Amino acid sequence: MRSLKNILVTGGAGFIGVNFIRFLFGEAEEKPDFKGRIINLDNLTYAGNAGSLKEIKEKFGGSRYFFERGDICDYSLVENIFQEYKIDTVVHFAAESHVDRSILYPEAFIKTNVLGTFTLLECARRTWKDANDVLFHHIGTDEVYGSLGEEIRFSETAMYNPRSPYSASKASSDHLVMAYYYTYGLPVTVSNCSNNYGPYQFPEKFIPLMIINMLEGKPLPVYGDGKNIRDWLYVDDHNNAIWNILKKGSKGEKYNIGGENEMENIKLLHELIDIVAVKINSNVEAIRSTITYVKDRPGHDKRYAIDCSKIKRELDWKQNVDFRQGIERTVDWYLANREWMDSIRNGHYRRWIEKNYEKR
Ligand code: NAD
Ligand code: TDX
Repeated sequence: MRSLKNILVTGGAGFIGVNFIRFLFGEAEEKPDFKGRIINLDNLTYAGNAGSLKEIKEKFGGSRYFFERGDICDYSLVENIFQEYKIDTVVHFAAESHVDRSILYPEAFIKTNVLGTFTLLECARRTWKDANDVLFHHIGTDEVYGSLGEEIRFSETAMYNPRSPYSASKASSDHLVMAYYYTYGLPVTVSNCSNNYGPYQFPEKFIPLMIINMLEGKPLPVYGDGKNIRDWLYVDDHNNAIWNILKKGSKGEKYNIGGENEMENIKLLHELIDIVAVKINSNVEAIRSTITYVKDRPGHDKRYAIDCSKIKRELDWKQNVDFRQGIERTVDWYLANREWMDSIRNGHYRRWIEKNYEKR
């Protein structure tokens, strides 16, 4: 079992990263036995929100939790962090993560997802040299495998067939990580997971966008015929899987992580409406009438489904949160945290979007 003393988490102010850091500090149901330090490197793009870790900072700031604002593409910054904090583990979440934005503005995806990953790998290789008890864990996505028909599910050996600038950039980063293992012997692991959901997810993604639009009485935009299928995974289950890989994963191995919970988008939306309507004491039919079918996403992948038998078998992992439980928790969180949503939409997010997108 690895010791994990000083973990560099990249993108720790984003959706999964925030939940991962909270998980490691014992704020989720599963309590990992983690006693080390976390260094969170995030340049706070529109998707990053350091405020999501306010309580962690208050409890552990300066002793076990450190926030460094900066870009993963900045080699000297990354090198300083490796040296100053004696990093022995990297958990690499930082990325541009939204498919629709990658269609409109692909450059940032290539820069952060490809060059950023390269910069981290290069720094790890040069700093760690032949060190043994170190690990670079890369967070990948099921989107690298492309679009599925009806039968099979993606296993770790499925062929890569990315179809959006986002998934192509993520595929490149997976390949770079594996190349550093084969070429330089860098100790790496890679996980490819399905669609995560849970608290702190940015409201451009399907589930939080639909919840917020319902609360605000806005239309619920469904792409195409609504029959595309995603495999939904509760974010704490994903983070628990990552924790298992960090402790027990074999170097040079890939692990697929899925929810085993495939659903058509439209079916998911109907379930979500049923839950929200009860919680806000509103009329189901009135909310349903706001469903609006809109133009399909270009290159919209039909179906994703993950075969996660390897991580279950080899690392003794399983999902603990079923979909009904997870989605109720998620809705409750958004209802109780309207100010989180308002603050990102009106403050930092708006300024970032104006500077980086709207004025181009
Ligand atoms: P997110 O967009 O919510 O967060 C990304 C974080 O990375 C933000 O805090 C952002 O500020 C930071 N970041 C972006 N560019 C950076 C840079 N150049 N330097 C430093 N920090 C930077 O993303 P997420 O949903 O939390 O996804 C995390 C990872 O998991 C990504 O690698 C994504 O590809 C992968 N993934 C996500 C899902 C999902 O359903 N959300 C599924 C599969 C894989
Ligand atoms: O408004 C919408 N209407 C709609 O029908 C949005 C935002 C999405 N959709 C559809 C597109 C997808 O079929 O819902 C599904 C889910 O969409 P997203 O939340 O954008 O997720 P997806 O494109 O599946 O990608 C997600 O999972 C894999 C994450 O954003 C990626 O970072 C991850 O790699």
